Amino acid sequence: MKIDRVELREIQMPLVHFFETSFGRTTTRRIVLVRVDAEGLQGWGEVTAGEQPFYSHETSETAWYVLRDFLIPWVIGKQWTSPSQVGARFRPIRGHNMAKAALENALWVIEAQQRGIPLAKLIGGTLEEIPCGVSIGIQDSVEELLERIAREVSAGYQRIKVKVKPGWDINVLDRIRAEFPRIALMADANSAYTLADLEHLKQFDRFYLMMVEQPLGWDDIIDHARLQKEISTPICLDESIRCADDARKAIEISACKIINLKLGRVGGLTSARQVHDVCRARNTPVWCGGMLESGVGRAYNIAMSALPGFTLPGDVSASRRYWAEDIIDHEVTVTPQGTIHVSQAPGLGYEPSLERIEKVTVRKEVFG
Ligand code: OSB
Ligand code: MG
Repeated sequence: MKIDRVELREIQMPLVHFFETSFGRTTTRRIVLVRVDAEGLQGWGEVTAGEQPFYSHETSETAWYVLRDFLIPWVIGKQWTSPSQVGARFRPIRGHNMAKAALENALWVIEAQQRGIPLAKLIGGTLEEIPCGVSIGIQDSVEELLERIAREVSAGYQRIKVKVKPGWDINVLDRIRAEFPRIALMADANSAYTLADLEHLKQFDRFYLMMVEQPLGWDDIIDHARLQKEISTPICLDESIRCADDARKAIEISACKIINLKLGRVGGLTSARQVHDVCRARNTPVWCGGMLESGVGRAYNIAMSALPGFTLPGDVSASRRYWAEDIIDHEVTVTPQGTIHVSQAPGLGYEPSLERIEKVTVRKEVFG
């Protein structure tokens, strides 16, 4: 396929409710969208980077720069045999996976449209309905957190993830378990601890959590392997896994028992499938993580979650938990059983609304 034109847009949208992790609070998202035109078809992609370099080194701003000065000039006006070939062209750039993913993923959608099949099917997805969980941030009070958990449980979500950090962990988990002794529960620390907190982290075992996500360093697997020997709660890695080799090494040294797979963090659908395959071959469950995506990124998450190795509920939930008005038609909804139906329409499965995207665009640049 020949890439004729690429458009970069930055959109700004306030979250319905702030989202707080151990590294900070987000109230408004700045999201970079990529639109690719090739052979009369269009594909949209989303950069899942945050506003600040706290979750990873990438930000909306660095992604804009890397796309504008490198990735787009490298691929525009040229003929490509597959989205994976474009992904391979990006290899000389170290890191910047979220910028790469947005562009490569848009090409996968164009290919799915060309073949007249759903994206989920094109990448090898088999599930028609995916199990969903929610990620609930740190709140102003424990009471507020308990209320939010009650609301999501009654909406049908199959597991609850809460964010933890020193000072908002054991005390909070104690209160949650007192009120919800039976829910499927997990905690995500976003690297808020070190091995010096070992005795403290051992206390997490009392709460029979499904897993604890990324308790230690964002780029570590060695200390996680040490920790996994000392605690019975399964460790799930998020930040540390950026490609299939990272997953293989982490599993080999028993640094984790589960992997949170994020499309942007691993650099797009080609790499995501490789991570998935590595985990599946080693009987390591994966689930789809979230990055407070707009409907565009969310639609990709749903398609990826149709792969057969996605055996645990992901952080993929309804549009209305994030946005007063999403930028896709129709917005993502969740069944009372806490599932999302994987769209069987050709392409992405959700139509980006140009009219709504236009309304929230704060910057735009066209190439080609
Ligand atoms: O660590 O999984 C994470 C959001 C932003 C950055 C990192 C993370 C998260 C989430 C939210 O947990 C998941 C979502 O609801 O999109
Ligand atoms: Mg995480």
